[in-house]
Amino acid sequence: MKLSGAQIIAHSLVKAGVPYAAGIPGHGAWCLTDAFLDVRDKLQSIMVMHEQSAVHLADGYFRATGRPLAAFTSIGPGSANTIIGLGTAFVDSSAVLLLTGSVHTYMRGHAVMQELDRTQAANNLRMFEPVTKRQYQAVTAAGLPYIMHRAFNTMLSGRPGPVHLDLPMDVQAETIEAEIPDFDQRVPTGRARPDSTLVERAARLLAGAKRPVIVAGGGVILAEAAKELVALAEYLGAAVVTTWQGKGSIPEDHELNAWAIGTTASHSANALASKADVLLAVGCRFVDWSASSFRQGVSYTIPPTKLIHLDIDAAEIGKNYPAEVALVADARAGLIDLLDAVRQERRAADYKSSDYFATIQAEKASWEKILSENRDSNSTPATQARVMKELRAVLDREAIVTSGAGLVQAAVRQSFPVYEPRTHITSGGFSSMGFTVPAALGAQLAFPGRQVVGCAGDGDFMQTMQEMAVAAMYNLPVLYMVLNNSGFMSIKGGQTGNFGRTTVVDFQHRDGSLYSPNFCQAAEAFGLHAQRITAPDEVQPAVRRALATNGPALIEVLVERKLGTATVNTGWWDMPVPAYLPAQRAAYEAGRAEETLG
Ligand SMILES: Cc1ncc(C[n+]2csc(CCOP(=O)(O)OP(=O)(O)O)c2C)c(N)n1
Ligand SMILES: [Mg+2]
Repeated sequence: MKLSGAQIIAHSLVKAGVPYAAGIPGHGAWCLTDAFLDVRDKLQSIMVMHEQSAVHLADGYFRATGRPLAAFTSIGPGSANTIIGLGTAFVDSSAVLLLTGSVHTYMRGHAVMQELDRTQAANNLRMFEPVTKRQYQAVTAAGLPYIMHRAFNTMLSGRPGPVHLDLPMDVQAETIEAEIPDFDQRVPTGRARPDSTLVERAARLLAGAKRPVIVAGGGVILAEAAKELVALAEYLGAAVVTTWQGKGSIPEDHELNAWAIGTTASHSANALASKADVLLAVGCRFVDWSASSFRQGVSYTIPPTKLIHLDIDAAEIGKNYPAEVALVADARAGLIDLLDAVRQERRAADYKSSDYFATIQAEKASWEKILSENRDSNSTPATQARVMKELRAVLDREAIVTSGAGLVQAAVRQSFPVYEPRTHITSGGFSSMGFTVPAALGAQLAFPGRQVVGCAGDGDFMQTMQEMAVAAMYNLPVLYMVLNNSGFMSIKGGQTGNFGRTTVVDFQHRDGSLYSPNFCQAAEAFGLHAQRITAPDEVQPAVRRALATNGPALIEVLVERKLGTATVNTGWWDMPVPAYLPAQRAAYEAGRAEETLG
């Protein structure tokens, strides 16, 4: 078949089952977007208003489904606009294929429009290196069928991640005789199993544990291992605690769920995990945020707690904590093998009658009590925590929620329980603002019939709110909850706690009076159904009205600004402060002295 380079890519995407490519065209990608037209019944081009959003949209789709989309851009600024999107996907191990137009191979270094050429020819490529799992640069059309199946192999095998494919304009246009290979023989099937001797050792530890805790990370969800995780937890009577990306790996109304671990997480998880005798960590990399900056005794106490670390990426083993037993394997295969081996060691725990179960329930109950102060508050304006409670009450169990950085992200984490994997989508590791809005579009494209709610702070929302145009144009029935507190209040909280004064965090006029755009009017202007509320009992009726429209909608909630009303601080976070703040400095140094890194 005679195909242009761009057509090879279009046909390869179709063969790989990719239904959407999101992006903004430009001269650098004209051949590509034109080639997409020929296959538009199978691969639909989706327009966005900023390239960061194209990547977040694809990322949201992957997190909701486990299947990747493509994003495309022109050369130069369009491609550079994707960096935050790629960083977000890379840090959280999410797969996205980014296709960028590039300088003609024969013009490299000659200062083509939008080329970065002064340190190296066509140097746009190097901007992406720290934020991609792998980069491919096409130099001939003939190389493209190979590059495409390598790109899918890289994106989806082992630990997933975003892949960047750089496409010189002449390579996109070059026409050759080409065959597109079947991808199923080019990507791995099956799951990598752990070493059976090590599984037995781990099983013995688990079987003998008095206070076992399982830490569920994003790897559990990526490996579709939630059922296996719950089965092992139930067999052992182990408490399950979750990282940002692990939220959803156990139904949060399960009695063994002990909530989120770390900073702005839960006291119950920190209390249980820091006192565990055996800890099984699955698909988690122990970042400072989930490990309370490695301060002994806060989230973890390793050692003496014995750590069994199961991860597909060997580089994570031993990185932040020493592992008693290291299992390098797919999370699902590892959990299946562990449960089989534990069965050989002992009978299932009658866990509901154990003292340890009572301890878990007591820790959970005392955490609920602390949480309830904000979550059950009747004050107007509503607290963010109360908004989450009301929203949860009105949505389906399998509704998908997206969030970006800010108090809202933590309010969702603490006060919006989820019950299924892939229903909680957040820019956790890179903690990017601007994620909520486009990620919700991706999730909605993945599940047109499901409720998809983007919960954004006013700051988060304003980084990508232009994508309301996309929701309106494609009539995607996403609901945006914008929690408006006229500021970057999470940052204000941090500045207040550490420095006792604040700057560039309140949205205000020169005279100090508060500023806020009217998000409700803005949403109407974009063509969304829009409402503005402020009392907690207005949330449920407003959400019902919005969902009944079956179209894109926004609810602006004017929320409480008072610090400490959205979330509860937990754990410890290493935040260096200068010596001119003696009390804070002393607290920081005391905490730091108890950190274990090595
Ligand atoms: C792209 C990006 N810029 C800056 C930050 C630092 N940051 C984290 S949260 C936050 C404020 C978020 O404000 P908003 O969305 O209004 O949420 P709030 O905390 O006010 O509820 C900022 C500036 C970030 N995480 N990402
Ligand atoms: Mg805000």
